[in-house]
Amino acid sequence: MPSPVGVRFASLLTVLALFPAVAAAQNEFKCLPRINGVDCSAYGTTLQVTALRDDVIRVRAAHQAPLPEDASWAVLSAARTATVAVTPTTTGFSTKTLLLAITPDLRLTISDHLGNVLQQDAEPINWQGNRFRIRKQKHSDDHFFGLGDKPGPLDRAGEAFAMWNTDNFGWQESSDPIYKSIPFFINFRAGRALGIFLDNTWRTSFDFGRELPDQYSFGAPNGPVDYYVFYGPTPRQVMQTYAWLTGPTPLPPLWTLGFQQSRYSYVPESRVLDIAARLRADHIPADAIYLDIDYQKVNRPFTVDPDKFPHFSQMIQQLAANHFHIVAITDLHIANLPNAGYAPYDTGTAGDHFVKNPDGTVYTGVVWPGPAVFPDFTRKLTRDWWGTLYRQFTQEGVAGFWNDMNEPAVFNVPTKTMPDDIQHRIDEPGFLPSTASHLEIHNVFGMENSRATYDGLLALQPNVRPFVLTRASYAGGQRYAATWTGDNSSTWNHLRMTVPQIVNLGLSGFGMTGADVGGFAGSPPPDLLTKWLEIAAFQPIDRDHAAKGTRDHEPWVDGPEQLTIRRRYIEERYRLMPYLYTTAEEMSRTGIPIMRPLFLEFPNATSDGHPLDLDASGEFLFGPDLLIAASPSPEEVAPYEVHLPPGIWYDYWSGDRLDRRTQTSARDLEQRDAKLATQPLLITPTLADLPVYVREGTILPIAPLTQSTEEIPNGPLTLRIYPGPDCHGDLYQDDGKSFAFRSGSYLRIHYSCEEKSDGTLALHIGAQQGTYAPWWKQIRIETYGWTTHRGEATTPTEKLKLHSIGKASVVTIPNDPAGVDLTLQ
Ligand code: NBV
Repeated sequence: MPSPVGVRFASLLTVLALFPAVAAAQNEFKCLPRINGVDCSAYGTTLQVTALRDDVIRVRAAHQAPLPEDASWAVLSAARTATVAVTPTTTGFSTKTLLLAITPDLRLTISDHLGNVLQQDAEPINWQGNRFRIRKQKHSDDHFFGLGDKPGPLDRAGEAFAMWNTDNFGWQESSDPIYKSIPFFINFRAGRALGIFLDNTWRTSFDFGRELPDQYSFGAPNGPVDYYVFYGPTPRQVMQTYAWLTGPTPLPPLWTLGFQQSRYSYVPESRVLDIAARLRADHIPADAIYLDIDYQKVNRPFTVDPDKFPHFSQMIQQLAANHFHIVAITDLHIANLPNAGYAPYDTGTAGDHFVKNPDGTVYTGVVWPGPAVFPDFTRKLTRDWWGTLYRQFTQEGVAGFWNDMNEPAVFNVPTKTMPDDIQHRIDEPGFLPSTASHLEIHNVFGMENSRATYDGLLALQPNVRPFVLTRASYAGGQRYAATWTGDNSSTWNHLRMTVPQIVNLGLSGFGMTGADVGGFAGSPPPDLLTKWLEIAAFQPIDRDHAAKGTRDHEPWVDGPEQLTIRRRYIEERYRLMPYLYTTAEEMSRTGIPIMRPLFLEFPNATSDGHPLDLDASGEFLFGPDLLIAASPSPEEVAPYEVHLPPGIWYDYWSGDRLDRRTQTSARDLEQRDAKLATQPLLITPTLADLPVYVREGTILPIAPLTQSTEEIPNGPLTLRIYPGPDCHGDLYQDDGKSFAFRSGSYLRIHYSCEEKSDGTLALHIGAQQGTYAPWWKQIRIETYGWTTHRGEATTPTEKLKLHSIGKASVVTIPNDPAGVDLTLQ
């Protein structure tokens, strides 16, 4: 029997034998098998295709040169160095999941073992000097998602984009590029999902059939051809693999999931305290207040203006006592202030921490403080130094930090960023020391800024989960910071765009994302602000923020009637906190974002395999079980259609099990029953209502209302049961602040339910896992859409009465850490 190596060489010979003419030609096609893939060359191109896992292929290529350094800002080294043995074939290799074929002109085809072609090069790599373009075949039913914060439709098909982090104040639907560069997308076709991540930090570009309808392509003016292709087939699996490659969003501090109030800028100190007091007086639950640039002295990062904030640390303590967290902005531009006693400048200069001009002098650009210098964040030493700048603020109790302007924005340059030839030093574990031009580093600069902040906070407070909010980032930046969609506007269209934009950011790894509630630029009319506060209550970060000179945005500003509606939604977010936090914890393990498109949970919802979201714009999932059906055009008063994924859904607000027949139009009623299952609901929009639905088979944990996440809920944990197939729910809790969960101080409970053929409902409350003690002593069980016959709930030791309250059958039982099985009948 030939050895495995022998087999590989035999198959190589077969490859060569298949293409004798090419092999003989000057541009000879050569392949050498490797244990985990293949190295090929032809026409001056060197190509390396390897399998990191059975479902993850990495493609690297170079022209007239060896492959460049194998280093990455995005991909974790454990993933990058992962390897799996492949089986050589006559045209390439196979893994347990995929088949990879290479033509003599180095075109790749990736298929599954059922023969489905998942990706096929339309042409060989096109090289023009250092510039390259990779073209793949595109079908009319290909859909594309991801690519970070790019505005525009959820599906990127037919569009083209550039990656160049840009301070784009007042960006609009057609604006590109804006703040972030996440060169990762999901290709979804016929119910199957494929992830493609081009790990190139230069100004990459993506075309999804805009140039040529039958091709999608990506390329860059320079830098490596280094991309990863990973197969689902489910979109969930693709997201999990992307998190495996680039890391998941860490478990956020609980308070960051509360309502956050911001403005450019709350000054002076008394105004900050007034805002806090008003939130409490009006019973608007809230957890955070932001300090924008005007708290600083002359806009100098890491200073506090003593005239405006004479008692800064007392103010923070006072707010903390009232359960408010302060998030302070700390922009990265350090005022160029030699001999002025400005420590960030002095220590940064002493440590040689600022980026340089080609002639070796320190680069200065004008930003908020006037002339400023910029930390060289691609040096570990510089990041470590940057982290130390947070010492005083953390000691004073500032809870979170906001890294703005880190594209970086520079005012006195026509390009509004650093000149292309600025020199960045790469001095970094995992990289060979070198100097790189701004063209190469630009897109990772903001991410490395937020990394320096995150790591610095960890070094200062090793047992506190940092909260960093960044505006610019690159793939993998979710490891360090949450993000927001920058300077949006106070228009209905911007409210509508929050859905595709936050969903696509989630699909790009950024699960902790929000859009400025009410819009940043401009002044929202009362009804717009109200609707925005409703929808944002179901988005991962719920932060009300406003630009200078705009009218006030706080929930109370339009009088009691509007406030009542707004408060109701913020309150609902707080009641849902156990569910939201459980969802956040799932994200931190799996990379599945908090806010999800429908196709992520229901990839096979349509008969032709197109993503259901295309019929249902405005809709999104908040966690696994809640569907928010915002209007696709929220300013319209006309009725709109809601398309629910297959299965039975419940109205979240009323608890009604939806009989779609009663809710569909007369035209729908004439259709056959089978079709009714997918018929849309018709919703007449009103200002006070936002339709929210619960998927059948959900067990939803709900807490008594609190005014902040710091407050311990008073009363039982409620489990809302919505019977249906695969009925289950989960609950995760911990102290919400520290890393104690890593050593077992958490609480995890699994719930399940089953409707029996005799009409009884079996509810299983699992045993508590972990050592963290719950706040509840009792569990209130509310069952919807199920009819009790005997009005009884029995546990192994007790028989209890089931009460009918509204639409629900309700029973309250004592909490038992060992879990309990109940029968409701
Ligand atoms: O720091 C001021 C603002 C901030 O409020 C906003 O959220 C950022 O996106 N910042 C931009 C700088 C200037 C905005 C005109």
